[in-house]
This record gives sequence, C-alpha cells and structure tokens, in this order.
Amino acid sequence: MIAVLSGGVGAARLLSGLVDVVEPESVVAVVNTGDDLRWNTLYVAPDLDTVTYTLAGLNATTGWGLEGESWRTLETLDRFGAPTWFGIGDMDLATHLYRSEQLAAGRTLSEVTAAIARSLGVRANIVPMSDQPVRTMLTLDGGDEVDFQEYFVHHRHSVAISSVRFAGIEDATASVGALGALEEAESIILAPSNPIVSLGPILALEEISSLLRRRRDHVVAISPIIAGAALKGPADRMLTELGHESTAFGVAELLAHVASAMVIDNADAALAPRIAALGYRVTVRDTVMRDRSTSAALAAATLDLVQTLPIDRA
Ligand code: FO1
Repeated sequence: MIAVLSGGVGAARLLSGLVDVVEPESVVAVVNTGDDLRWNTLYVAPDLDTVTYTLAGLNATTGWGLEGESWRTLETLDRFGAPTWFGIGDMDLATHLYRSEQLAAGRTLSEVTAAIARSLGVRANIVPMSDQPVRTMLTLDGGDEVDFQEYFVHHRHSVAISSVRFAGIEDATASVGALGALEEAESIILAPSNPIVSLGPILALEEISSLLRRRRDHVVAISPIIAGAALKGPADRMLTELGHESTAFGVAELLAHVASAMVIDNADAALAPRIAALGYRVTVRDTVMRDRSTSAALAAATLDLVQTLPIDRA
C-alpha cells in the first residue's frame, strides 16, 4: 500500500501517474479538508473533489471542476444578485447536493467520499484527513481573518498574509481510513502540494504528525517549489510572507520532522547538499507533470527513492 498526503491539483496529477505504476487499489490518498466550505448551504470539499474527478478522468483543464461543465445555476444566482465568485458548475453541483444530503442523513465524510469515488469509477482509495470540520483561516495584512476560499478565489490570493491557523484542529481526530493507511503503507508520499495550507492542515492533526514522525524513514516529499516559484497557486509568496525560504530548501525545512527523503527539480540541483544536510536522501529530476506519462515517471522515481532507504524493512 502507498499512502499519499494530498492537497488539490498537484497531488491529483501525481496520483494520476501513481495509479499507472502501481495497482490503483493499493493507493490511498489522504486528502486535505481545510479548504472545505459551505456554499449556499451545501458542503463543498474542493481538494477531495479535485482528486476524485482527476482519478475518474473527468477533471477540467483548470485542474479543478469537471470537463464540459455548464454554468446556468451560477448565471441564475447572478440574476438574483447572489454572490457568484465561487465557481460551482451545474454538474459539480450534483456532487455537493448528494454529499450534503448524505452528511445530513448521518453518513460520515469518509463514507460519502468513498461512495462518490466508487460511483465515478475510481479504483484508488480516497479518504478525508478527518471526518470533523477543520477550517484553514488566514490573517491578511491589515488584520482581517478570512477562510481559505475567500483568500484563494475571492481575493485571487493576491493579498499578503501574516498568519495561518486551522480552526477546529484541537477537536478533530484523523479519520480511521487515514490512520490505517498511514500505519500500514510501505511508502508514504507527501505530494507536491502547498506545505502550509494543503499539507499543513493534515500534519496539524496530532495523530498524523506523530505517526509520520515515527515512520519518517518511509516518508518521501516532492517539492512543490521549482527554482523559487510554485507552478500553481501562492505557495511561493506564502512561504516568504510567513518567514520561510521560498525554495525547495524552505519546504524541506518545514517537512524535516516527518520526511526523510525528498525529490527536487533539476533546476534546484544546487540545493541538494543543503537539503541532504537536514537529514534527507535527495533525488534530483524533472518534477514538472506535463501529462500523465511525466506524472507516472515522477511517481516511479519517488517510489524508487523511498523504497531504497537503507533501513531494516523486516
Ligand atoms: N478555484 C478558482 O480559482 N476559482 C473558482 O471559482 C473555484 C471554484 C471551485 C469549485 C469547486 C471546487 O472543487 C474547486 C474550485 N476551485 C476554484 C479550486 C479551489 O479553490 C482550489 O483548487 C483548492 O481549494 C486549492 O487546493
């Protein structure tokens, strides 16, 4: 079994390659739910949906949402003067209606996530990090605190932030599926996701971070920062704004307590000795996932690195 700590688009791309190099049924994606929100009363789980739609082969070219989507619901809401900055498409809406109804009927987020994935033909396992609510909250420069989607979509992540917290984290427990997978997995991959707001909420769950600390020899991270920049999203600026180095080394520092191996891009080869000095085994290669075959090649190289760790696997 391979467990993958996952955010949204970058993780989904890696997972789509991973299921080409190992049995899909042996993969468990443990997905961030800190980005989840209530949209017109409905429960929306962007990272779970991005991973699910991508593994189902249904994702739009934006990386999130569904290919061939229409927007008539949003257009109608606009006529009512309702907020439309968060783009819920007509087909995507069905997912949120179904999930919300099932949650209201007493099913857990883990159960509904599995049911949706199964219905869409996904063979890999997708589990939320927790069945309880955890919300990523960001303090903007100027002092206002907003939730993740308000920052990311409404403000187009163009506003500087001064801090991040995960509301509800003290009362949340890791999902049974997440803990089981992380305990049993022969390899654990930290996907190339934002280390602060995508991996951050998962690692903020005490049971998960202590388990990974203990199993650190089995954990490999892939840097989402290449030549000082994020391919997508605000990870690079966020690292700088929160006082970290906006490089693969900065990411390595943040994850050093839970990972013992790291894959970095060719463009960052010069950082390898500094990252190795933190206690990592390092592989340098092309990490840009342009299509499914480059994703599969990255997944294979990542597994090679973590599975050749010089430890007793008896
Ligand atoms: N991202 C956007 O940039 N604009 C949107 O309007 C938007 C809507 C949306 C709806 C459903 C969904 O599952 C994802 C959506 N995303 C949108 C992506 C989402 O904000 C981010 O991908 C993640 O939360 C960050 O990992």
